Amino acid sequence: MSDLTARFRKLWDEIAPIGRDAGSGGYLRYALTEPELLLRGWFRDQAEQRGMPIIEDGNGNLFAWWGDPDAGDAVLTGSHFDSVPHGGAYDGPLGIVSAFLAVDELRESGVTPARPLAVGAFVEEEGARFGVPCLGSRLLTGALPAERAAVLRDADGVSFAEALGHAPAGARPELWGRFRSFVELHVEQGRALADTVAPVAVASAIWPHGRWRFDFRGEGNHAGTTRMADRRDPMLTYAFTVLAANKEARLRGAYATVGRVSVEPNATNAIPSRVTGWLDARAAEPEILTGLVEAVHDKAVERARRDGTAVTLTEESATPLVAFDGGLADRLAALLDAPVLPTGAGHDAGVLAGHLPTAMLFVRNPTGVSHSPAESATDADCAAGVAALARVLAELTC
Ligand code: HGY
Ligand code: MN
Ligand code: MN
Ligand code: MN
Repeated sequence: MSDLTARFRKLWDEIAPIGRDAGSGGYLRYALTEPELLLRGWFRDQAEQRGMPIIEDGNGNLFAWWGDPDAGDAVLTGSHFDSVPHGGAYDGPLGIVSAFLAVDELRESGVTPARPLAVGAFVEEEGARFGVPCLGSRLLTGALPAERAAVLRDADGVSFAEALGHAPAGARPELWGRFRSFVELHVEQGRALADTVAPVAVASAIWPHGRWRFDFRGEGNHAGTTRMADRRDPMLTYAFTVLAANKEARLRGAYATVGRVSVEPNATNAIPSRVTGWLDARAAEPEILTGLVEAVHDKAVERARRDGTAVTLTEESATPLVAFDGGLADRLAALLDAPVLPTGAGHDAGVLAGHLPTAMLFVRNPTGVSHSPAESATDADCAAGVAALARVLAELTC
């Protein structure tokens, strides 16, 4: 085992148990809940051990600095700690652990960056607790108003402001303006690298994607005494819409799933009065995505007429096509001799890319699976990711 692989494993073992669900083997690291707060404490310890002062942006994002935080012209790297329910170990934390190890690599090789280097931990990237993905980076850059974020509530009715302990600060242009570039290392969410000899790839783009909430309303009634002809069952319209999303996505070479549903009153012996389903849809081109969502909505409305139910559609978040800085991507791909890949997964890098030159590095995932306990990466490939990130940071901070 190489020295760097051993160092990766040592640091990884410090966080691996935090938030892991013994039953599923997946992670329950919702933003600002106990496991994620423990990881933020770990972040502070790592920064302190390296003499890196921390700046908090007032939105829940943390930035540890090597160099003068006020000097500007800094290179930012990092990712997020939070997970989807029963998510994988690597989605997010790999980018933060790799960032601290890359700082160590640079220091050990005697590199003294000509400009500051910051390690960032963004809050609520998955949107698994408060419903809006990349909440922290959207707040930092002003893509989401602080007053809208403050009142977002989790399943227990706790608001983001309450979880944060104060109202979010909102846009901090004087802070993100200190960054000249951002590089996020992330486990690959797919199998493009799995069958290649390359442990690391450079990202070219993030597909347009978004989340839409479908509310289906019908008439709650007794499951055993209501004649079938008299039923106005929203579960029927919901089920049909899920099938329509799958069909319309396949027709367009796009992606769509309804991964989250809530039912009222949610009783076996009661016809639902309301069913809510959240659609996640993604496509290579904005027009394809728009067409997909419109087609699914049209099918849902048509079916609702037949079922005597009502359907409303609400866009909860949308991310346009993110084309990463082409010059930077090509420069890093040449530096690392790495392939360049698009991705359908959203990232804080996708938000920052609208404000500063941004790049992503992907680390091979042999299963290609993500947002699941089956997400994987080998220690050797993670060490290769750290080495690649260190080379990139040396290149960008010189
Ligand atoms: O949902 C996504 O694409 C990202 O993993 N948060
Ligand atoms: Mn994710
Ligand atoms: Mn992620
Ligand atoms: Mn009864």
